[in-house]
Amino acid sequence: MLADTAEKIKRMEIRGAGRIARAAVKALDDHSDTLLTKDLQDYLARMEEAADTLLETRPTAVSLPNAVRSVMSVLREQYPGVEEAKSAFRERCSAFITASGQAVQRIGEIGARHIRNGDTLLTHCNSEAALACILEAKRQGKEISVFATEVRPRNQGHLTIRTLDKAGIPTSFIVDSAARYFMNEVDLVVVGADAVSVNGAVVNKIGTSQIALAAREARTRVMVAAETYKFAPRTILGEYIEIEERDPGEVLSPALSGQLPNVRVRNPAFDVTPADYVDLIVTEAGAIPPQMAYIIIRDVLGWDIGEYSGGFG
Ligand code: RI2
Repeated sequence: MLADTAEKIKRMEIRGAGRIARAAVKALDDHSDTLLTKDLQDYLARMEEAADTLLETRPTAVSLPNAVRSVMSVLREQYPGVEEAKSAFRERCSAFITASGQAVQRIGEIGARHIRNGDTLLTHCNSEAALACILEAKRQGKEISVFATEVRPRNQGHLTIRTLDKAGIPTSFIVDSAARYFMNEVDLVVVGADAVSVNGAVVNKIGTSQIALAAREARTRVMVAAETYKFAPRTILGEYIEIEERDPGEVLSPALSGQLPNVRVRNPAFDVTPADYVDLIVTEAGAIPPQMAYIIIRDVLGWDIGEYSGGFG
């Protein structure tokens, strides 16, 4: 069951940073229920093992370790027995899943305020949080239209255009490389994030940084929609966010690759957009300029640089 969810996350049958986090928490919750041991230490060890299996699935989306660590932290408290630990864990998991859903809704409400009547938007990949802003603006009666990219190699743009179409939003579907061509017609770029670092750099689907670069040149604003649990606390320690490089077969068929011995396919799934190319990050705690990312890490996620750096007395 847990192995099944881990496999689905790896294969991207379950994808999207928020969905991955919720699926991992749900899998841990179910796993806890299936453990029959009456020995508390044994239960805790098996839960740690399960958490590790999930953490190894995809390296970039910080929502995954943040979610797993947040629910696992409840197991560090003292319990008289397995049943009490299980019940506290169940409660924590359900609270996380509810809060995660509410965060997307709140981001939609806040993000929609930054979308004006008549705006043309551009979105890249398939982000629940970014779409929440767009759908809420539409629900409020704003007349908007959207450019949606294809998103090679996994074509997540197909999911996005289905959602936009269903909402009755006029949408132009474009190949990824057409983003700059259309950028002068765009008022606002709206994308999600897999991770946000302490310096406000945004890690998102490969191609996002090229789009942000084109947007900057065209003086088009860039808004990122990201739940606070996508902010990466360990970046305050100077840690880099690992960029996942996926199977070359997603880009070129193994048959064709086999005929081209001098060609090596590179397939990074994400890239990094520097804070300077982002105007606003919309979180459920409010909209911030990217340079204020540390405040989210400190005040919402509870990581204080003083505590971890050992510096400044
Ligand atoms: P939400 C996705 O990654 C995309 O990069 C998307 O922008 C981001 O997660 C955030 O998505 P992938 O799983 O959490 O498609 O906003 O590689 O849905």
